[in-house]
Amino acid sequence: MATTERADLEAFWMPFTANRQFKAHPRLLARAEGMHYWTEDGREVLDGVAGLWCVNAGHGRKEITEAVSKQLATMEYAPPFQMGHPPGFELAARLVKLAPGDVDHVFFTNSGSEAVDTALKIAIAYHRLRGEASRQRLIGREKGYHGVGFGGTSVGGMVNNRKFFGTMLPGVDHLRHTHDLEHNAFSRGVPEWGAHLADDLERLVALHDASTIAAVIVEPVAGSAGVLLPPKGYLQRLRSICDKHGILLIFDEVITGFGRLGAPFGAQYFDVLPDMITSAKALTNGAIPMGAVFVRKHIYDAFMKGPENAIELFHGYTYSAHPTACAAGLAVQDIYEREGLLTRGAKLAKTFEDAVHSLRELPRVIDIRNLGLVAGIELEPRPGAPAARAYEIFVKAFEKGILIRTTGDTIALSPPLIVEPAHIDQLVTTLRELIKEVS
Ligand code: PXG
Repeated sequence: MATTERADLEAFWMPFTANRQFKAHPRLLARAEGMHYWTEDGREVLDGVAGLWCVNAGHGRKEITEAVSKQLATMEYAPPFQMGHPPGFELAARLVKLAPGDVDHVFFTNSGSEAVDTALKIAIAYHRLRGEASRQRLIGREKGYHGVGFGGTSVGGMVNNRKFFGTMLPGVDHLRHTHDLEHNAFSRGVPEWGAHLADDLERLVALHDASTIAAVIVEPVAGSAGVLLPPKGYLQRLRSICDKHGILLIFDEVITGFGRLGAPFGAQYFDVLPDMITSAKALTNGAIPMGAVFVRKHIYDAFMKGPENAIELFHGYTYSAHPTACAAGLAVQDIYEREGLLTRGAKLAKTFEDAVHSLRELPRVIDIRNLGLVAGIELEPRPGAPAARAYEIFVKAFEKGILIRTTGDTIALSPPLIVEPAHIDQLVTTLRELIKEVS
C-alpha cells in the first residue's frame, strides 16, 4: 500500500490485532454475501468462521436489512428503563421458546462480554436475595474465554487476556481445563476420557467452602482457546456437583448458541440444564450488536419479591433491547426457523467430521477436534515461536481465498450454518495444501 493509504489506517487502534503488522500488510473486507466475503480489490474469500463465529445464517440476508431499515425508520431508539417497546418483548418471548427446560426469561445486553458480566452479577444478587450473601466467589476454568469485562476477564482462563491487567476481581478461582492430547488426540466428537476432571469443583469446594461460592461458568465447548470439547459426561458431572452444593451453573454459549452444535443451544445438545445461559453473536447473525442472558424460572422468581414499585435488579444498559437489534434478532429467528438452520449442523456434522479428519496424516498436525459445525486443527508449535505456524497459515489461507481463525497453533473452523459440502471441501483442500507447504 502507498504511504498515504497506510496513514489512513493509523487512527484505528484495532482490537485483538497485531496493529503494526496489520497496518503494514492490511487485509480489508469490503462486501459479503452468502458464504463469501469480497476484499477491497474484488477477491472472493470463502468464510470458514462465520465472520467471528456469529454469521450463522450467512451474509447479506435481505430479510435482516429490511427489518432493521424499517425499525430505524419507525423508531430508532426507545429508553429501556421504566419504558418498553414491542420488539423487545416479542424477541424475548420468541427466544425463550427456543431455550431448554424452564429457562423462561431473557435479559438483553449488547455483547457477549456484557452478557457474562450481567450473569455473574445476577448470580451474586440471587444468593443475597435468598439470604446467602456469603456466596460471592466465582469459578471459571483454565483456558476459558468469557469476554473482556472485569468479570469475564477474571473468570476467563487464557493467560494473555489476564496477565496485563493486574489482579482483576478478588474471590475468583478456576477449574482445571479439559484439554488432554495424551488421552484424547484425534477423538471424533466428544472425547471418552476425562469426565472426572469435573471433580476439580469438589477440590475448590473443599478449599473455599460451598457457602462462599456463587457460580461456576464454563463454555460447553471452549471456542477462543481452540475448540476444546467437554469429555463425555463432564458437563453432567459438573451439573450434579453444583446441585449438591447449591452453586449456580452458567453456560457461556456465545459461540455454541444458535445452532453451532446442531441444536439451538449446547445445553440441549448435551442435555444438561444450566441455571443461566449467556449468548450474543448469532443471536442477530452479527448484523447488529446484541447479547442476552437467559435465566431459569427460579432465578427470575427470586428477584420478583418485595414491593411492586421496587426495581428488582439495579442493572441494565442504555442499549438493552435496542429496537434495531431486536428487529434484527426477530428477522434472524425467522430465517433460522424457516430454513431449519439451528439443527442443520446435526445433518452436516458427519460430512464435516470426515472432511476435517482427512487432514490427520499431514505433517505437524497433532490433534483434530470436531463437534457439529465447529472444528479445531492443532499444529505442533515452532520451537521458540508459539502461534507463528498457524498465523502464517491464516495469512496464506486468506490469500488463497479462505477465511479461517487461528488461536495459538490451533486452526478453528466454524462456517455459517448454510454451508454446503462443496464449501467444506474447499476449506479442507486449501488447508491441506497450506499445512503441507508451511513448515
Ligand atoms: N463468551 C464467549 C464464549 C465468547 O466466545 C465472549 C464471551 C465475548 O463476546 P463479545 O461479544 O463481547 O466479544 C465471546 C466472544 C476468537 C474470538 O478467539 C472469540 C470471541 C471474541 C473474539 C475472538 O475467535 N468470542
